[in-house]
Amino acid sequence: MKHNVAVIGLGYVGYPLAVLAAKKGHQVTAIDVSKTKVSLVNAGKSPLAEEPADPVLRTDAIRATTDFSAVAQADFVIICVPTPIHHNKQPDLSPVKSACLAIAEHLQKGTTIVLESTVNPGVSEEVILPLIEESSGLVAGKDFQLSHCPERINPGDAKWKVHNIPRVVGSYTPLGLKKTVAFYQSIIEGNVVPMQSLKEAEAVKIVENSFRDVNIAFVNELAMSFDVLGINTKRVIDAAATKPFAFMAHYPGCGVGGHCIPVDPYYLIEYARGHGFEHQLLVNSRRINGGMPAYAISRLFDALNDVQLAISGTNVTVLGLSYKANIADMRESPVLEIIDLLKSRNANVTVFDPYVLEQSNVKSLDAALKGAQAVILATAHEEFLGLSVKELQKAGIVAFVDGRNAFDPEEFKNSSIVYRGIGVA
Ligand code: SAJ
Repeated sequence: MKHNVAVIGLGYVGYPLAVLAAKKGHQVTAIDVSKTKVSLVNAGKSPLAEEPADPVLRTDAIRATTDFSAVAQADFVIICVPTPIHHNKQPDLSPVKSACLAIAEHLQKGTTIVLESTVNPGVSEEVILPLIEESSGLVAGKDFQLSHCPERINPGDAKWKVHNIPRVVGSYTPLGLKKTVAFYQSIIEGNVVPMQSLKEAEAVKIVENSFRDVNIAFVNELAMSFDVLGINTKRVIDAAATKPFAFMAHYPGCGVGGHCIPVDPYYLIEYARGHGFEHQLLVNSRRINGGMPAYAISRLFDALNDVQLAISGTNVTVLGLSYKANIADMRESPVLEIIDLLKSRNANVTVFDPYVLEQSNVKSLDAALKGAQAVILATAHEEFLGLSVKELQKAGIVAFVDGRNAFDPEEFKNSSIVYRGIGVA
């Protein structure tokens, strides 16, 4: 059945969803506050650097606007706006709240509102529902439905895309659940799993990402321990992963970035804390992962010690700015803290990321290595993995900190370069 669908937010979640819904036969209006994004979409162009334009943009199945009045004609209104955290790690729901207020102004009876943005359990019923009821004068469950279908986009993933990732759906009423599951089944090839409540659906996403943060903290703690014990963490994890059940490999690194993993646990930590429960494991995992940029600096300090150099006054090149390989996204990137720590220790810092040239202070890998005495590999971009020990030696590098254990320490053994990984050599 063809529906009128309003997608709020043309970011890495909303844009692929809007395109998919249009390709699956729905009439889509994408609403965004950015006039630039709106005009790009209406000109048949992608609003995102990392996502291609889709031919459907050139059909009348989708249009973009900054005007929320399109909500009045929508059967489904899907909210795909950011849910960041404040500097004090408290959840920042302001983008969601302003989207809800704008929706409420035009909301009509019979509409189903779906929140895809990641939130902690309780936000839909305790924040969004009263906000929309108060500003629209309509009654949830009677005049409009409210559902939650947490986004699961994995930036840079070629295999799992919005059309084939399984989804979970929770709703305020059984009718809302039925309508929302049917809508997602009309656009998603993957399984659509109905949950018993909004809170359950909200909890699923937070649990997925907290699970990942805890597992990364586990291997990061192992790495710091194994550096002392002289054990190669990467080889141990790879070997443990040969067990075909009950083990899931994660790898140590110089930090945990992105808009999901380092953020989402705080939503649950704060909500539970507000109800008298302290998530010790989540809090400790965040502390361990948050300490990895400083650990990478300690590895540099250790390596420079071996060549009688101090960090102060040394030319240090940081390779990478993005929070993960082969994408251009610096949100919550641990590299930003690595750079701050180097500068606070008076190192002469050069930064190069081929995906983030505007924030790099040189524009090529050759220029980044020229005159460098030490290198910190902070993001394992493809372009960096081709670097040879010979090239590094020729450039005059004497210390190499492999923040993503992307290189083989054996290759540095017979060189003049002191190598330090994270839990590796
Ligand atoms: N990281 C490690 N060690 C690991 C894995 C990741 O240090 O073993 C670091 C990365 O370098 C990065 C951060 O953690 O700085 C996050 O990496 P990520 O691979 O989890 O990438 P994200 O943030 O794009 O996470 C997304 C999430 N997807 C959604 O929230 C919908 C997450 O749930 C996925 O598990 C993840 O992609 C994925 O599997 O790649």
